[in-house]
Amino acid sequence: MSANDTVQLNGYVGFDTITSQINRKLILRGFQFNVMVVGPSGTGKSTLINTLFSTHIMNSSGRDNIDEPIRQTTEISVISKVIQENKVQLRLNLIDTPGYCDQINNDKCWEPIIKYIRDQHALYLRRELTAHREKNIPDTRVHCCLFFIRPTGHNLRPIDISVLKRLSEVVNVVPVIAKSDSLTIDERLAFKQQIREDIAKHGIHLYPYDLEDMDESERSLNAAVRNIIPFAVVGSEKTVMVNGKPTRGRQNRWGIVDVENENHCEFVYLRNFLIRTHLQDLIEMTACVHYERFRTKQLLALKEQSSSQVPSTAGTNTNTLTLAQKEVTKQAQTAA
Ligand SMILES: Nc1nc2c(ncn2[C@@H]2O[C@H](COP(=O)(O)OP(=O)(O)OP(=O)(O)O)[C@@H](O)[C@H]2O)c(=O)[nH]1
Ligand SMILES: [Mg+2]
Repeated sequence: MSANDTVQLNGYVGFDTITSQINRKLILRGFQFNVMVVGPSGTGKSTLINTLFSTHIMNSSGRDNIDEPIRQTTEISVISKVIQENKVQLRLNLIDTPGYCDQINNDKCWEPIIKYIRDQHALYLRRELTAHREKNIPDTRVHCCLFFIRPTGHNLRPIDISVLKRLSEVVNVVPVIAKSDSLTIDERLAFKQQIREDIAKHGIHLYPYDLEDMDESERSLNAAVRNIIPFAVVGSEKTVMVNGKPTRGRQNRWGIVDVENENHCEFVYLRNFLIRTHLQDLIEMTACVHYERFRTKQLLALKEQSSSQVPSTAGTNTNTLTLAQKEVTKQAQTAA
């Protein structure tokens, strides 16, 4: 369409209300956001989720009393909650994973995590392939994976590199330096730089991504985020008093770490990025980058398989669809 096709209106038609019509529909439907946490045991995964959403959602493994047993996350579990802010409803799926390298033999310790992510893609594709496709397919695809790095100050371990590499091929990965209150300012700077170099050296392609149709402002926002990654965070569910005001922080013998203070840690940057600037983009990129890649691969494999089959085995359309759905499950399992 050229500029010549644009005509002047002689009166108000009202199609400019389409944005508020969409808005109303979206608000009615609500939003789904699925976040996974991955990292060694006890690095503060549950605490950070609770700090991010400002409510107690996940049980922490820490102890309040010395005689309490240590609780540890031992299997992948999904916690579903609905939170509401003004009129906007956010349905959260929080996927907790056990410390991925806690065993003596950590060979392929990432497999259950990758399998979980692929299974959600397969589930979605199966529902898309049904003859009577639902208008709103329930979305359990993982939109964001928070990857926790221990605050060691050393290089990333080979196991971290392996896991990061595999994860970034199937999901939007956001690395965070856990418990960064244990690092000095200089150590934190050097560690962040070291991690960025390791990530670049091993060709790990992390979120956020610049796509061709993005404008300059989106690109510069992404560039600013890349300059902060990995986010050096501190989590806490406790309220402490800072200058007479209640705030979330960690009270130590020598002072208070104020979680929301930008001079103390980068929690606020992480929250802004995940929730206030990139929430929609995380959901969109999951669909158009990761799921799309999975879908294309699966459907091409199906096509190849069906073309090598004898025509009489194809059956009716419905049968073909059922077969296709079964095949998607089978192939996703073999890929994992
Ligand atoms: N110093 C410090 N301690 C933290 C921080 N975040 C969490 N903790 C403490 O670390 C302990 C473990 O925290 P969790 O959030 O349960 O750790 P997790 O990674 O979920 O543990 P698993 O589920 O067993 O893998 C608790 O005692 C927390 O209070 C932090 O940023 N700094
Ligand atoms: Mg936990």
